[in-house]
Amino acid sequence: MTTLRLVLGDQLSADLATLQDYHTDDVVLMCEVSDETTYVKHHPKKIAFVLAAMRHFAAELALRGWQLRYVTLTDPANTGSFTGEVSRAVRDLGITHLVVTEPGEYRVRQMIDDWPTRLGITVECRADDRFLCSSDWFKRWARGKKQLRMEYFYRAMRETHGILMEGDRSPSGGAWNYDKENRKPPKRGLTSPKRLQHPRSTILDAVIQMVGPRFAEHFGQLEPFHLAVTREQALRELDDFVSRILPHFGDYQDAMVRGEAFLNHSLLSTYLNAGLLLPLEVCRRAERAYREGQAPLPAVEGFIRQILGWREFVRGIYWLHMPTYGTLNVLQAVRPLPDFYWGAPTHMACMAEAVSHTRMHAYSHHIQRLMVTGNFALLAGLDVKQVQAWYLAVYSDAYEWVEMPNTLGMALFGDGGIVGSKPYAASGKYIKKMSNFCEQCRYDPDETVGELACPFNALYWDFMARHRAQFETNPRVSLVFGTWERMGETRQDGIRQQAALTLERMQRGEL
Ligand code: FAD
Ligand code: DLZ
Ligand code: SF4
Repeated sequence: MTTLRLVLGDQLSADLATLQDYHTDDVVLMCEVSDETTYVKHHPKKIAFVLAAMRHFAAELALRGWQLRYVTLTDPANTGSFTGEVSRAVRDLGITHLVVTEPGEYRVRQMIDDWPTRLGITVECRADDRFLCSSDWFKRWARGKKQLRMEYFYRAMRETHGILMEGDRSPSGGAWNYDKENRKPPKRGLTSPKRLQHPRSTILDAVIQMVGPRFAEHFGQLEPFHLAVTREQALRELDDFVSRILPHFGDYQDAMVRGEAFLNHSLLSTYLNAGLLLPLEVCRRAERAYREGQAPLPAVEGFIRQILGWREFVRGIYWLHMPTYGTLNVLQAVRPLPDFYWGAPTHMACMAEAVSHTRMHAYSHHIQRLMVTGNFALLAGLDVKQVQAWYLAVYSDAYEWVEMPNTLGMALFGDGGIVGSKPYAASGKYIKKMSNFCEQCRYDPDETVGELACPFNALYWDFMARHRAQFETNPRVSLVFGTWERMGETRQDGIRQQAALTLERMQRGEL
């Protein structure tokens, strides 16, 4: 009996559960489908990355002599959807049984769950063991807890996997978390280290030639294209990051610098999320650098926390709370996304900078996502669905399991505090401290009211005042309301008017 083994575009790992018991009678199905390239209008770089990485992965399976059914986007028989392509393969090959690994998005899980009835086949949907925490483990860990906090989850993961541990219970260096030693404001002259460039394969060339004209109206620049598209190249990225850049990772993790998209970040999320790198190997590689004296503990711990902690935590949250999670909007944010998210001109230097990195690289680093584009969306009350669709479309590492909790939860507080214990709301003061953007901005980060006042300032106070009932009892936020009270009514009114004016100007495209 032939088993059909479906591999999705973010499952490009040789040891994927789907492939572990491949038999010579079986067929591996991979399909490029228009539904996946357009369910949001993905950045052309992301589309080219996924398709080129899929084709390279398929070529590696073919080299092993495996039977493969690979459907290209331009194949005239292509139906344009996973369901259509599985259905066609079932019919053409006389398939009765399909194996797949659980997908990264709830909407795809729904499709898969529908196949037994719709297509008359049996479907075995296997757990994705590339993650360090299974959905079941997370559910058990979460059971009975009033609040789920990443820090405790992370400690449990360190113990379970013996990462940065001395013996069973002691964290390396004596502390679990070295955050206080990280996150300095940028020093003058801080730049990004030069990054690797990979030789272009004929596969990548062909994909780029196809993607360019076909997705020309999607936001984002396809060229220059420097992403790794094979496991070998991704491993080179990992090595290069660990040996040259990791030692400096923590220091300026939150810094933002004009013209410098990458600074000391790893740029590994795109490869991790597509399966070209595995989280455990990345954590172990970083740990080895610490143990061999090549990188300091605060940098290594900070880096590992992002992967072993945050990455696994948000995935756990997503599967624990879907599908309800996707419907949440506790702050009732419904204002339309302004055009400057899609590259229309804005006088806000920080926003223009973050969007230009995004347009050019399908990347901006965490603090730009959180404290510039995310913070603005939070303060201005932008529609949570539109904001999520934007994040899902524009970043090459974006899949819903990781994008949604970060956007709806961490950035927009739309989940009411499931991901984070407080909103990441900040005025222009934070951006001024952590970047050099304000130096060349039309607006003044030290002014809250007036023609040239930084828009973040009035919006920040207006946001806090608007949601006072929600946040007043939160010990991590409540002090803010003392300051608000001390301003007095006249100042408060002035700030409210300034915020209203700012939102009007935003809607007119004049901000
Ligand atoms: P580094 O700073 O080098 O961090 C190392 C690794 O840690 C990353 O590669 C990533 O795998 C992991 N990581 C770090 N922070 C997080 C986090 N908060 N959640 C999950 N993993 C994390 N990350 C995505 O992978 N996909 C997304 O779609 C995504 N959307 C986001 C949306 C918003 C609003 C915010 C605030 C964050 C989002 N993140 C997302 C998290 C984070 O910004 C990116 O993982 C990071 O910027 C990727 O760049 P890097 O590889 O250089 O990361
Ligand atoms: C993101 C993406 C894109 C752009 N195209 C494809 C595709 O053509 N075929 C495919 O198998 N996967 C693609 N993907 C990744 C899927 O959207 C991803 O596998 C699902 O969202 C499940 O996480
Ligand atoms: Fe951004 Fe305000 Fe600074 Fe301008 S002044 S860069 S808008 S924070």
